[in-house]
Amino acid sequence: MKTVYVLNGPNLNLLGTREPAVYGSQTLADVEKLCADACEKWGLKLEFRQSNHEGTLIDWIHEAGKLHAQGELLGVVFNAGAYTHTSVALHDATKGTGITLIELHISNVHAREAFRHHSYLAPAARAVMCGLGVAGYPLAIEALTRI
Ligand code: CA2
Repeated sequence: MKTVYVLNGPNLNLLGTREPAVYGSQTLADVEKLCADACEKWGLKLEFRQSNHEGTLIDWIHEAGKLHAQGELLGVVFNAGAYTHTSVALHDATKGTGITLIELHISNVHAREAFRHHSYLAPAARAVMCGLGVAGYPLAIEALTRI
């Protein structure tokens, strides 16, 4: 059974508590349940995590890279939050690991402020998904099974 990492970056622990017009009203616990159901459906083991700290997210990408090297990782779904738009370090951590990583955003970042249009992560990602709400998470997991 292969593992899928679903990683969430800064402030995503606040999902469902503020800005429902942008991010919806479901909480991160609800998102975890969506991912757990998808992994059960596709016969996958789920590692679902959230951190507000860039270094912790980097450590988890390295961890996923080790699992990939052992042939035990299907891929990573990564909502890096605002670090998407700022972090060369997350780009560097991802690039060269060989992992299949899908960059995911709940909102359509391209329909929002200009500072959200650029992603440091995208060039290191296999695919980018955005604007599907939290429904994007199980869709991204399904996408990992198909690519
Ligand atoms: O649309 C997304 O998923 C984002 O990654 C969310 C980030 C934002 O910086 C990106 O540009 C797009 C922000 C996550 C903060 O989430 C909150 C949720 C509820 C209340 C406050 C923040």
